[in-house]
Amino acid sequence: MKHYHYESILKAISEERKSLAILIDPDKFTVSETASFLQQLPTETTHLFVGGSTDANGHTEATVKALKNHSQLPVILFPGDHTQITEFADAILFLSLLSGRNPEYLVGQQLKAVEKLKASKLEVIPTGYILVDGGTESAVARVSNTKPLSQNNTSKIVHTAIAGEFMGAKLIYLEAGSGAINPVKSIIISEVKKAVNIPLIVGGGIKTETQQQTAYTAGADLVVMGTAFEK
Ligand code: 1GP
Repeated sequence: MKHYHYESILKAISEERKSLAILIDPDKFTVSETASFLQQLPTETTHLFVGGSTDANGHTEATVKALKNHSQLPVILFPGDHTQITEFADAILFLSLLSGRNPEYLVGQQLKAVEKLKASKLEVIPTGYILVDGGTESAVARVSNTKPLSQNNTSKIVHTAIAGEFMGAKLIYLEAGSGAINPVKSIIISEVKKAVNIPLIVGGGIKTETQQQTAYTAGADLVVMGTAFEK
């Protein structure tokens, strides 16, 4: 399997370019408005992520197809579960929810995804997914029935990230949860960045350019913004 999209994240880091992913939740997206949606995105957008904790209406595939039709940006799946996999995307963040203790989200959903992934050309990117407390109950916590890590326990978050790297993750995703009141703190971003040798994604509750820059300055290689671009 080619690892083109992962390699391009590494390349951006080596060239000191920061990445910005806009997260599109298929449940809240109107396919007929794809073109105008894409027009309002920041010019520095590098990736389109597609996913949500749930996709009750099964809109993921239509959303991915519409984005691929209207944009050259890589479309990367950020699935809440195995039903959100579609071969029409470019890659998938193959998440393991390392902050939680629910086997279904550590390895169960991953097993259910295998058949579909084997039959597709999707680039699979192993991702250690770490949910931290964003100040309000997140959809991730609710759906996965797991607790976020406290943002006061930096060392536990750092150790979780290192364990993820030891287990083979190629990315660490520090998540405060969609719509978080408190995004991931700078001290946590910088300590995790220092501790691991793989790219660091940060998302959840980042709504302004200032917050985005703060995350970059602390050490995020890629920032994810979703809610800020929803209507
Ligand atoms: C959620 O990290 C993403 O999984 C983005 O969060 O919707 O708060 O930007 P927001």
